[in-house]
Amino acid sequence: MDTTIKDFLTEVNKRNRNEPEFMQAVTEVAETVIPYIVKNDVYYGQNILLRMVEPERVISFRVAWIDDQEEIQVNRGYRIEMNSAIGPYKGGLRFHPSVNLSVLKFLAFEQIFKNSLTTLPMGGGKGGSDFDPKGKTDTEVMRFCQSFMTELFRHIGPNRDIPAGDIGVGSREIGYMFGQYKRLKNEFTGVLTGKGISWGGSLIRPEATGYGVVYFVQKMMEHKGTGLRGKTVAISGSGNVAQYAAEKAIQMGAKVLTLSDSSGYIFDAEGLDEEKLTHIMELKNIKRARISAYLEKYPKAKFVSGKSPWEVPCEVALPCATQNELNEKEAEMLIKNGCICVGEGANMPSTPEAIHQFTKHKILYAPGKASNAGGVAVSGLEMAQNSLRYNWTREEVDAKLQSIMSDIHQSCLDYGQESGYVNYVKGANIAGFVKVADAMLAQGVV
Ligand code: NDP
Ligand code: 2IT
Repeated sequence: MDTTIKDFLTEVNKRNRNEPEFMQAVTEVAETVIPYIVKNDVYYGQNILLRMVEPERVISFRVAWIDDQEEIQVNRGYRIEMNSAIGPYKGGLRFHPSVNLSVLKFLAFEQIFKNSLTTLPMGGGKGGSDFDPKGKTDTEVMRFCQSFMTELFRHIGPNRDIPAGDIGVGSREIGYMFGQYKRLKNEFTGVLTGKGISWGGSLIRPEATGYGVVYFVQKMMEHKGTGLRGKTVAISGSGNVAQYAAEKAIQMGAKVLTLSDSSGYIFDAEGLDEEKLTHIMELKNIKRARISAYLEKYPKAKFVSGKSPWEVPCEVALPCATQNELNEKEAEMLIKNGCICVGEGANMPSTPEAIHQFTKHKILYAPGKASNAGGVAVSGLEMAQNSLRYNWTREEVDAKLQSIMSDIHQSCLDYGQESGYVNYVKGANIAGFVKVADAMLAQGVV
């Protein structure tokens, strides 16, 4: 088996040199899915995984725009249309200086499996730019978004490819891009998700990823005969996913101790409450301040510069910032300090060595493609509402989100059982794979 996996990865690596993040994501899937393919005749000999790692289409384009000093700036825009076997391409747009082909291909690849797990008909895609929204004025962000969409619009559509937000792309950026798309096409359609409520958005979409992570973690813990109530929680990040993971964890009676950004983390030993979190949301979403500004109002808290929160003793860890933000040493520290559950809000936040520690010690560990699927799931519900020209209530959308997270948990149990232990990585990868592979086989050599 090891040689089959190694040969496969050598072949994929030949075509994708200098793409470490993409190879990392492919390796994790190959290690769990290839043994399943070998045991199942319908998939064996069809080169099905080799087809899945090859994007159906990669689009790269120039984004020229003028900053407030009237200097011409140039960025690179991308859209990776990875797999459309079970539905139109669907996935977020990331604006961050670290964006490159490898990062977006890893995200698009993960998205195939994640979207399949949601039970909704969505293929996998991802896009973005190396544009850094940090420190830019609103008008600069608007000009960038308009220029970005002036090229992207010809590649997307409500039945073709439906982008949404990710790091650096929130409701402000979705608004500017939607406005430009509508001008260019003269059509009001659900071409983007994460839209504002008054112009086609869905209730609960802003909350969905963070809430979904916590619903999933609660399911894992219930399966082990415990729950979140009274547990201490460390969260990284302080953006969209982190904020709403914190909100739901607090609502469910957990004690949230930390949040972070790329400059360091805050530690509030008393735990965050609704009022403190509202203040953080205002700091981050309206003032666009750094997380350290929290101490100006709550001086009893600590700010630890340049570090991740994983050194803080906690029972539950929710990495909600970015890829590879939790390494082997940090995983060991979490386990030593009594952590019993890790639920990934971010995409691929744990390094392979960190994951190895979690599985070796048999703690509950949910990979992002399962635990953060609530965001894209409610995006799928936003698409459904746009097609119906109708809006569901907050309660209706939340109930559907909870039921989807519960179904994903069940799929992980169905495919991830190992003697006395649930391997959620294996469960998520195989369950996600089966639906897409069956569709691809039915559609011929595609
Ligand atoms: P936001 O832009 O709202 O927030 C990102 C947060 O992560 C910020 O606090 C940011 O800090 C921090 N961060 C980003 N890059 C780094 C880095 N290189 N090192 C340290 N901290 C970093 O993004 P989201 O909350 O939307 O996304 C967070 C994660 O969740 C990403 O991995 C994303 O792919 C994933 N995700 C998002 C979904 C969504 O619906 N939005 C759905 C599923 C997954 P700073 O401000 O200092 O950069
Ligand atoms: O990583 C993700 O799942 C997202 N950024 C959300 C994608 C979406 O289409 O809502």
